[in-house]
Amino acid sequence: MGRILLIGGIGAGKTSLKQMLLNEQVSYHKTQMLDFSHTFIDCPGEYLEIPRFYHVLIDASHRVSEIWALQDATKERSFYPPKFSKVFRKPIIGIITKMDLPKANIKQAIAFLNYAGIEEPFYSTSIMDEVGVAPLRKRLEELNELRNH
Ligand SMILES: Nc1nc2c(ncn2[C@@H]2O[C@H](COP(=O)(O)OP(=O)(O)O)[C@@H](O)[C@H]2O)c(=O)[nH]1
Ligand SMILES: [Mg+2]
Repeated sequence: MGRILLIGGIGAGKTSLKQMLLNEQVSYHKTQMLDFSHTFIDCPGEYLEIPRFYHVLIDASHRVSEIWALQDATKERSFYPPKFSKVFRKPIIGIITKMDLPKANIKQAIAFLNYAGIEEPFYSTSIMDEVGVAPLRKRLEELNELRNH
């Protein structure tokens, strides 16, 4: 299947991260543009922030091979309920976003992801910085290879 579900609060950076990853891929593999547009399921942040929408995330998770859970490093609160990761039957990767901002608090973000039951290692990213995004780009390539076989 090789698809990824992006979850995270409103403004966590889901769409930005997706666009960054897709644009880069588009420039290297133009013919796969359509495939890549099917690489992610990107959800509105409300689906995480409002518990009555949790079922939408759970349904969407059945269509992917893994979930990327984003935590904004500049946020002083988290929308993940305790052990939220346990409601999914798919691997969950924790991603900390906005590391470039002075307000970023990585310890706090790690604590929020731990609280959500997501296992380390976590990926610290910034759309301003290609370095942090490189491991995710690699992960994406691996998933695409799996899908093409
Ligand atoms: N400085 C900084 N801003 C970011 C980063 N990622 C996202 N943003 C900004 O955060 C805002 C919300 O991002 P968006 O991707 O729309 O969040 P979404 O609601 O999770 O899809 C936008 O203004 C982005 O430009 C980042 O790594 N660093
Ligand atoms: Mg978005």
